[in-house]
Amino acid sequence: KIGEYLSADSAAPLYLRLQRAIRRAIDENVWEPNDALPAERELAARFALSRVTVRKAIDGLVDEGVLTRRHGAGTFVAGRVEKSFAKLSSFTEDMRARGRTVRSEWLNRSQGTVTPQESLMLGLSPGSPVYRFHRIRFADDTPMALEYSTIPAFCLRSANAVKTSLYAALEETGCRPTRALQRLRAVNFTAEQAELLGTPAGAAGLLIERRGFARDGRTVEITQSYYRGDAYDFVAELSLST
Ligand code: 16G
Repeated sequence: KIGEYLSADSAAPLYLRLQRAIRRAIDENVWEPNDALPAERELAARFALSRVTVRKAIDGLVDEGVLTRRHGAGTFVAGRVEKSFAKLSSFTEDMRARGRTVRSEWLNRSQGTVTPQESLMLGLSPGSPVYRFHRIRFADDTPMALEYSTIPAFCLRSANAVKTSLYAALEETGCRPTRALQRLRAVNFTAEQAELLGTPAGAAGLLIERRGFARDGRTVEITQSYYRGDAYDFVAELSLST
């Protein structure tokens, strides 16, 4: 099939043709979510392409989130992630439950003082110390979300206490949220956000603002999560209130 798609499209550079052929195979369900792709050398041999061309095509599709690489296992057709809108889980837990490897790239990890707006949201007096964590969150090699968290200083020993998981660090100090309020809004990524996420500028995203409360009622988290609109389905179970 891929061979057919490749030859149906002959004017563009080879790596673009291969990308289009792979996209078409996915759109037409020749390849389905979570299917493994043949190894790069096999694709190269089968379609008489160079390894460099195959790699360039696949790298591009991984950046776009169409394909995903899992360490030691190969390249797969990415499925959309179904995430509960009503569960108080962390990004790390969500991804690990799906067998994905979690990684973050830090944009900012620092200590500062609350802005007036944050002080209201966190219930802290003006000038209170907070930590700020700005990260790009990856599942395997695919950037999935941008997250901007503000955490009261009493919840962490230092900014470096947060390694991969913020919630794991908050767990240690009794600050892991046990209740949260969430607001969901549609956004178009700014050029800068799109670049960080490897999506086209203006691509659709989901902004989820979470305010988390610890068991004792204190506000312990404000996070703005920008999730990729092309990668997530949010689901919740509803029941008729009587
Ligand atoms: C999730 C939360 C975010 C939380 C983060 C902690 C949503 C919409 N947002 O992304 O509020 O800060 O998980 O993840 O679910 P971590 O423990 O992996 O750092």
